[in-house]
Amino acid sequence: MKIKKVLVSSIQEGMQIISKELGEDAVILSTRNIGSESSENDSKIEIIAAIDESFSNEQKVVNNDIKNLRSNNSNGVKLPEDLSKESLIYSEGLKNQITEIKQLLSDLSYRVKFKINNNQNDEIRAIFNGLLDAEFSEVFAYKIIDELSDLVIDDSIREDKETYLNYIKAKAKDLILKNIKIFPSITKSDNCTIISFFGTTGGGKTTSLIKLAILFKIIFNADSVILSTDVNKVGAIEQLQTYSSIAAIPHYAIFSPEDLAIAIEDNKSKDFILIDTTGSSQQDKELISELKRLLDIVGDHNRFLVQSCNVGKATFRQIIEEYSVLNPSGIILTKLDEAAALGNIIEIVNSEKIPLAYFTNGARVPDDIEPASLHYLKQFILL
Ligand SMILES: Nc1nc2c(ncn2[C@@H]2O[C@H](COP(=O)(O)OP(=O)(O)O)[C@@H](O)[C@H]2O)c(=O)[nH]1
Ligand SMILES: [Mg+2]
Repeated sequence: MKIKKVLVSSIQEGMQIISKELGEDAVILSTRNIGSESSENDSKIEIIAAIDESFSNEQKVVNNDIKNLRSNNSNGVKLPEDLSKESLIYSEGLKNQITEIKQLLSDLSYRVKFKINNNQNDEIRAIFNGLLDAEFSEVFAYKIIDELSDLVIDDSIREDKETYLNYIKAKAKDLILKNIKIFPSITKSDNCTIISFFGTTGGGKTTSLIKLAILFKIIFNADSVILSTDVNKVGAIEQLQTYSSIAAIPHYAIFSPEDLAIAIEDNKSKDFILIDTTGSSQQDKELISELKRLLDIVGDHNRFLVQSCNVGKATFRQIIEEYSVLNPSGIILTKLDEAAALGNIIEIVNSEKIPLAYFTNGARVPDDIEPASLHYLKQFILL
């Protein structure tokens, strides 16, 4: 850091001297008036300024790069004169790259540890390969193996290879699921319990809702009502009509937010109000905002994101991110019967920390639904 003190007659004069001697990036640390005993006209201003040379050098690099960009710009693309915005974007880009490099290094450290750790035996390697087969990412698998290698395991368990393998398999499953949260089980209470179901089209919202409505009736002898805001999809109302007439559970079509507010008020004496909604692509921000406005009318209630597990990792992550504006209280993970492995989904649920509420594992109504549990998930981690 370079510091400069100047005594000048005006701020302007001071700024000129400072920018000439310290450069444009200098910052003013303090200014004060120093009066003269002889006359007021002779009073001076003391300015202390400083420049952080390392920052200034970084800035020069950026500026040089911009200059190079200009001189190498042979393809005729016009670069704007004012590059201050561009340098900001450039440094933002640099920052992102540094973050990515940090992440890569952290991931790499797991790989290196795994490779150089001589304690890795055949059983641990088998688990590692099993994790990859179960569609966990390499990095996640390395982390689990790293934690597994740190476990203190009794010699009596290690003696028999099969006992040992089964033991570490069970431990690996515990480690994989240790951050997964489970939604508290829903029971009939003295008050009306309201649950909304939302998510992408075809994810299993309506079927899950009907399954739960019938189960609540069988288990709690509950009095429920179904409100459906999904009035535009062809066949949606008919689908509800069929099930609700078989199960003798009333259902109402909701055409506007006002309808919803009235229907909620009218049915407050029921044990459960179950709200079905129109499916929307996670990329349709407008539809999701509209849904948010609708559900906000309901106030505090259980909001379930219904999502099938037969989508890729990136899509599943995007769905959770985009639907997070609706504050899901839990996830209903559907179509487990169609999944061969769940590693990619488990990994995301692990990091996103939204509790799992129910699993559905088939199209049979109401049989194919289960309250979520870690025990149930374990069978999908085939190690
Ligand atoms: N295999 C299987 N099919 C399911 C499951 N849940 C729902 N479905 C089927 O998926 C399709 C779409 O379900 P639906 O509830 O209408 O989805 P929505 O658009 O989200 O309301 C229907 O044919 C359901 O029978 C499940 O857990 N397993
Ligand atoms: Mg539906």
